[in-house]
Amino acid sequence: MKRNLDIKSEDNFMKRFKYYKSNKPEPSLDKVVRIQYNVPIEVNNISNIIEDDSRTKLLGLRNFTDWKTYTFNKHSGLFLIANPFTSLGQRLWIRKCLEDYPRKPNKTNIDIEKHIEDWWREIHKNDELDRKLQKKLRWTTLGYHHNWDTKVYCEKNRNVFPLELAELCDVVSQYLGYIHFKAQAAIVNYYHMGSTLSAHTDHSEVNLEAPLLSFSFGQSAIFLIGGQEKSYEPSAILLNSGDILVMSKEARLCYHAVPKILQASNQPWNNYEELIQIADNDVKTKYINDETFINEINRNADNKEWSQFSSYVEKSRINVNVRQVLMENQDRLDN
Ligand SMILES: O=C(O)CCC(=O)C(=O)O
Repeated sequence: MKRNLDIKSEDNFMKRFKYYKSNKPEPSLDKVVRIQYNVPIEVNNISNIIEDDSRTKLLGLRNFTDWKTYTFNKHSGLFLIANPFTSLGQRLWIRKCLEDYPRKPNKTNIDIEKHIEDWWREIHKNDELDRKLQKKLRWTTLGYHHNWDTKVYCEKNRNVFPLELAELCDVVSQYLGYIHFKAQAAIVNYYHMGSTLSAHTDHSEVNLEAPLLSFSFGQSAIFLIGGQEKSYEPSAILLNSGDILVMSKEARLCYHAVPKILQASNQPWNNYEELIQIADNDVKTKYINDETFINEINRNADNKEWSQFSSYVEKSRINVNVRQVLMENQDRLDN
């Protein structure tokens, strides 16, 4: 049975959250903005032909001319770039989030319980996969580590931000015209089929003018975004693997949440025509060594090499949420 959506009250956000979170009955998706099916009236296609960035291929992205970018009538400053990644690109980033980013010195939610140097290696240490430990990973933080208690970043709680992720964010932010954006902190969220993320705003960064870039991989999600108060009626947007959501300007400080993970309708990381290895070319990158990186991306074309990552992502969603912390003229925090 589908539930009806006639909700009028102060805390519209919470009511909508509960509606979409429900399993019994399942919520109706009729009012969810789903860009892959058609271009709904709530959004505007703002894709324009701009000169490509020579780094796109190396980072697993299609040419800028193939990117489809949308803005939202109700949410000024919100952008959705509908999966600009190739299949090989999706595999690369999924693998990074599983194999590299949860490794020390990065922090994870498991740290309060026990020290694990390398989570991915640990869960595959024995012949049988450690499913319990696999499920335990809910987040890892990169660069300036988010402090979940104080919500204050500090210099002592900082590691080098992954260079390839900084390069990816640089390409995306240049594309949108945020030419000074610097990726300095990230939260990688790991969701299982029943996971949710409750309503919150992201306001810990000193620089709230810089956009927030959010990458989704694996299973799909209903993403809710409202206004700066919880009374504002939120919109529900379906996020699929490869989608990039950008919260800037007015949207940067708005309440948002993930009430539901949904089974993806396809697996864009397994599009076999798009698993073509990239050739050696001399790309001018800002942060990374392109030769090493070409090997890193190409090895994922091999299905055997990629199978363990595939099993994970068939039942999970990964979200990489990237922020600039400092003001443009700052290179460190005072604390
Ligand atoms: O998973 C998502 O799409 C959103 C994550 C998020 O809002 C956060 O990490 O602050």
